[in-house]
Amino acid sequence: MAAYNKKEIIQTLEHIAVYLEIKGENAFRVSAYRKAAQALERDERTIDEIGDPSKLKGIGKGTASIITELREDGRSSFLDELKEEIPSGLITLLSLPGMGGKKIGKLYKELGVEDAAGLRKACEEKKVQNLAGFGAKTEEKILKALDDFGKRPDRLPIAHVMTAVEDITGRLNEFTGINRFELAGSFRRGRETVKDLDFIISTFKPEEVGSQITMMDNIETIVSNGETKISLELAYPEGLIVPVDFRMVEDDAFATTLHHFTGSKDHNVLMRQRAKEKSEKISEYGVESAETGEVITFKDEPAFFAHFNLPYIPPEVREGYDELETKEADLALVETGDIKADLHMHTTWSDGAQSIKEMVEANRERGYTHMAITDHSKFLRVANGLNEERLKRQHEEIRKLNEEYSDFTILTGIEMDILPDGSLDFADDILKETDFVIASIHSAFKQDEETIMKRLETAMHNPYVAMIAHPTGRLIGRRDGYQVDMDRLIQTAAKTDTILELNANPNRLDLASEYVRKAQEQGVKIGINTDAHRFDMLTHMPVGVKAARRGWLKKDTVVNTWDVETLITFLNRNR
Ligand code: DGT
Ligand code: CA
Ligand code: CA
Ligand code: ZN
Repeated sequence: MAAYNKKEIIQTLEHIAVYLEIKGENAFRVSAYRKAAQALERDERTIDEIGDPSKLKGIGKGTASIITELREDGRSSFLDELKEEIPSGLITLLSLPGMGGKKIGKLYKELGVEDAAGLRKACEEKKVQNLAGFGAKTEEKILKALDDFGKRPDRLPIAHVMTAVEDITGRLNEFTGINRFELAGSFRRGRETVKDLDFIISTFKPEEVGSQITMMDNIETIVSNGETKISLELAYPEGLIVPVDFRMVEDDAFATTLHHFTGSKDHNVLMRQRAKEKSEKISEYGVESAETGEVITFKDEPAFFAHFNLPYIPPEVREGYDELETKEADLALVETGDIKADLHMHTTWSDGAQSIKEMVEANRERGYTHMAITDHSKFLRVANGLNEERLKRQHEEIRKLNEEYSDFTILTGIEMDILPDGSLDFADDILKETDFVIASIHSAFKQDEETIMKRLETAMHNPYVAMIAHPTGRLIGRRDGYQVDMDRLIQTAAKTDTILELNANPNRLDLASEYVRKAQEQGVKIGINTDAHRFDMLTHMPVGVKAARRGWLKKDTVVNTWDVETLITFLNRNR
């Protein structure tokens, strides 16, 4: 196991606290781990810079040795022991909404509940409502949650299948007998959720390839196993099951098969109509002339589209609307290679895992020319948000660091909370000194639409606010976010020249593609940012770009493609 970063260590300490609660340990011991986690969170340094954790206030010798073990080995023998002692069925109960360590501990100790089935039985026998801190309503809620528990969702958010995609792609690259392969279907089109993954494989040895596929070590079910098509369910950590289709074709048919199974169905319908006008028929295997019966094949998709006098139509816009009628220039969509900067990310100064310097180096390595450091502001105490004094100190550090690079610019920034009462977390005199001011909502999600809109509008009308981050607060497959009047948001952004974010985190993709498309139509600029809290989240940029392409975004609409001078001119528009 690799060493843990600060964020992972903090999370593990919190896990230990929860496990101890389940075990029924006394409150002091439990809170020692929570306090240690908070002490680390509050400290601005990375875990290596901190050195000996027992020197920090709030961290005792025992906890310090656990931290050191996590830092060096990426595991804790103490946590491993706890896991042995606690029935594993109890751990799964933690994912039930409203269930924490204390409640589960009580169910375990007082009712002998050890898993979901036991909990259901206890609820049905009306034993749960008599426990202190529970009650009849809670019991009802638990029963409802248990009904949804373990049910497989119809569609998987892409954030959940990305590991599977990487895993399968890696394996196919190692397999023998494959000429080329590509992932088709809804994933290739950049949809937010997928029913299954569709791999198209060019091979002259389908048997050889097929036997390697059915030998994979994480197969849950072989749904079907034909000569040219294999359907599997693959198992991934945390009980995730991903359905996958593999289709094997000869290389001649690869382009048309890839096109067919990329879809969408509606796009395929449009293409077939187009073919009919030429007295031709499209199939997976090629294009057939109705008159001669001759079948032509293509070396790749661009050649296939060219046959119908069409420019290359990117998969992201193949939804069967107007993509065949669109001018070639409007199909020139933003690409990952156009991105010059990531403008929203966090460091150890708030709730990130890496130091400023580490983030800067990582961004430089990605080939960007500039970036912004945007930690949380003071309202967000759980994330150790920066107050005015710390923000100023951070800016000084960034300015100093900036002097070390002649070919790279670090913008100072802040992700400033818009408070529940609609006010902003910082006054203008602070914002004025900050290059890239992001405003976002992280609280009071249940407010009515008018109140939410007033909050967003206050921020957009502030002359120093450059961008609204993740404008709806949704988490794909988990929560809808707060009430936003999208037309009003886009109109105000246009009027105030405020950037709207397309947050590239695969759990967010916020704004969604349909709305960035509308925003672009109204002249609103879009920022695609990873909102990285760790190194690996910086790699989400292409996910955001794909979502942007689904929203037909062109390069110039996306502020991350601008050079730093153009961006700075824009940021100074009201100053
Ligand atoms: P999903 O539901 O997220 O898996 O979405 P897709 O688009 O990946 O759908 P899937 O896996 O059922 O099929 C992949 C593609 O194959 C689909 O986009 C278009 C094509 N396809 C599948 N079934 C049909 C069909 O009955 N008619 C046509 N025209 N195309 C089909
Ligand atoms: Ca699919
Ligand atoms: Ca499929
Ligand atoms: Zn953020």
